[in-house]
Amino acid sequence: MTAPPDPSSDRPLVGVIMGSQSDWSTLCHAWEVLGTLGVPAERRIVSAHRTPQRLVEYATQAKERGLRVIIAGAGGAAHLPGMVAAMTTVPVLGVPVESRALSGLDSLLSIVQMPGGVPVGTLAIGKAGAINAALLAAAILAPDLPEVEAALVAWREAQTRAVAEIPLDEA
Ligand code: RP5
Repeated sequence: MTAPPDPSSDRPLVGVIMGSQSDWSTLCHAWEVLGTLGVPAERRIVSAHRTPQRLVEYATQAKERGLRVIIAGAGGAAHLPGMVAAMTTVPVLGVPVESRALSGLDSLLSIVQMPGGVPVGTLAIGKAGAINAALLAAAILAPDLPEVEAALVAWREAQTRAVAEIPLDEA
C-alpha cells in the first residue's frame, strides 16, 4: 500500500498541534487524512504547560499566518485546545488522546466541557476523533476550495464502496 501524500506546506491552512510527542501516534491519523484530501497543513508540538510561550505565540499568530482551522490533540488534563481557542478566533477542533490512567475519558471531559463563550469542537477519543477532525477541517475549507470538496466527495464514495452488502463468515 502506498503512503498518503504528505500535507506539509509553507502556506498551511490547517495546523495540527499536540501537547506531546506521545500524542503523535493519535494525531498522525488526522495528518494522513489531510494528506489524502490534499489539505495544506503543518504539525507542531505545543504544550500548554511545558511550552506555554510557544502556545501563546502559536495561538496569537495563527490567524495572521493564514491558518483557517486548528486541530489540537491532548491527553489527560487536556487544556491545550481550550487555551488555544481562548487566544484566537480560528476554529479549534479538539481531539482527546487516549490516556493511560483513564482511557481518554479525562481528556474528553477536559476538552468538551468548555464554558459557553469559548468553543472547542470536540471529537471522539483517539484515532476516530483524529480522522474526523481532519474530515471536518476539510469540510470547513471545502466551500472555498473546490479540489478539497472533490476529494472529500471521493473519500466518502470510496468509504461507501468498501462496505460489503453481505457479511462474510469469520474463521
Ligand atoms: C499531555 O499530557 C499531552 O497531551 C499527553 O497526552 C499527556 C502525556 O504527555 P507525556 O508525558 O507523554 O509527554 O500534556
